[in-house]
Amino acid sequence: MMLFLGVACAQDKEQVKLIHGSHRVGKRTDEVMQKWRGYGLGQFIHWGLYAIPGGEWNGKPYDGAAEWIRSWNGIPNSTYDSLIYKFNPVNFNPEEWAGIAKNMGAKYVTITTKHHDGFCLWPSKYTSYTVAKSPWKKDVIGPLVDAYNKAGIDVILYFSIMDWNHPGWRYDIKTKSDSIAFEGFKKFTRNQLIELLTRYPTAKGLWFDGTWDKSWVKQSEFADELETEMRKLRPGLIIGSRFRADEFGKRHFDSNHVLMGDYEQGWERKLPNKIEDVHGNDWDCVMTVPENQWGYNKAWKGHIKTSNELIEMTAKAVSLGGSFVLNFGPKGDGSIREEEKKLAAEIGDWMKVNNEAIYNCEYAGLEKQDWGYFTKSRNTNKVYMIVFNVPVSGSLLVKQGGHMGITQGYLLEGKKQLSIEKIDGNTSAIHIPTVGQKQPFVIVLETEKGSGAKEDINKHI
Ligand code: 1KN
Repeated sequence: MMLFLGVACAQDKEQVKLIHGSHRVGKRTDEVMQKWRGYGLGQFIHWGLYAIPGGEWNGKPYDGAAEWIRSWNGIPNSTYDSLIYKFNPVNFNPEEWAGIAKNMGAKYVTITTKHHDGFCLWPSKYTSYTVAKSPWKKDVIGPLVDAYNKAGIDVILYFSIMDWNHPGWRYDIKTKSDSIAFEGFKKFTRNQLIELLTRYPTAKGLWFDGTWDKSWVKQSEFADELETEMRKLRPGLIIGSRFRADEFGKRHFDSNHVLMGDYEQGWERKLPNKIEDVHGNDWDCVMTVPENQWGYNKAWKGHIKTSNELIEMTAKAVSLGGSFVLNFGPKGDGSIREEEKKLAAEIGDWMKVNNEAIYNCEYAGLEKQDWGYFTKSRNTNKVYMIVFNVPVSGSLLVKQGGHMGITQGYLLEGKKQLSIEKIDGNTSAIHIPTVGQKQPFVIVLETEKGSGAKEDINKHI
């Protein structure tokens, strides 16, 4: 049926003939991807040499993102690169990091193996700019993968294509010599990626970044072949929409508006507002605690998100069929800052009580209400109401739920039954007894048929 619809739609529109466009219509249905879809909450780790200066150089704060400090005019590249001789994270404790993530309720983690500066957190054979040449000497990625896996957390490897340290990297290819240099860089990139997948076979996916420059956007054939090679090496590998462009240079969505890769990877520091915004695709959102700092910055400036805000973003992401990934920027010595530990603990306290409304849940197909967010179990007929704003009336409306047959409603914590008033065929009011909750809470609706999620989502494919 889906295939039939896809063909019917395709005939309606002018199609561009593509060799290096998307190779799939519709979502992946395999187990690895089903699991990814149900994660709900994840952690991002940005760690590298930039954690050592921590957003300031010679006492002067850098206005941009801490992990971009190498690009600051005030710092010669070679001076930044010699930070390698200061990389000695004596307080690095992978089990502690994994414990913090597990306690928060994270089901997956994305770790920077190499950011734009080119410094490799694994001892790559293909460059000397790695942990092996630092005073630390040892692999960082291996122990992290092991510790997280042991904690039951799946690992995704972040990899920046753009590499400021490699002599062959170019922003664009304009001359013969650029082209020769970039050919060398492409081989290097391919070797590093195969090396990572071979060294860390339990990694579930790759998270690409630094893929927007003209030089890379022109590599549709190379990138397509490399993606095929990686997928062959690791069947089930998850790659988002940021890796490769099609032969017309279109990124994320190909020239026929079809998603490239397994999920939409454009939700960085922003969330969709309505289900139409995600076009029926898989997606997740990566988010920083302060405004725009991924690597460690001593002086977090501007608004620092609270745990309730981050919980709300998690609920919102899941209510729109995605997952929420919160970034951590460990310090240069390997420790995690107190503010992040506190947030992780607070989110974790909430998740311990309420995770049923987050894990393996999806868009519920119900009209959004001002009190909060609906999610729906992917496996049962339970619908969840994650309540952030309690109206003074004490009654929470459920609309468009007439077809789902609510049989009972109760507070997830303590299972207290709530009175449900049927207002009309399409509207019910859930009356809640207590006000003054300090934390968002969850109401479970048991239903006969479940809500309309699957039906509705298919409308947007
Ligand atoms: C607006 O330009 C950029 C460029 C790079 C915004 C962000 C980024 C990188 N992606 C994030 C996931 C971080 O790694 C950040 O450095």
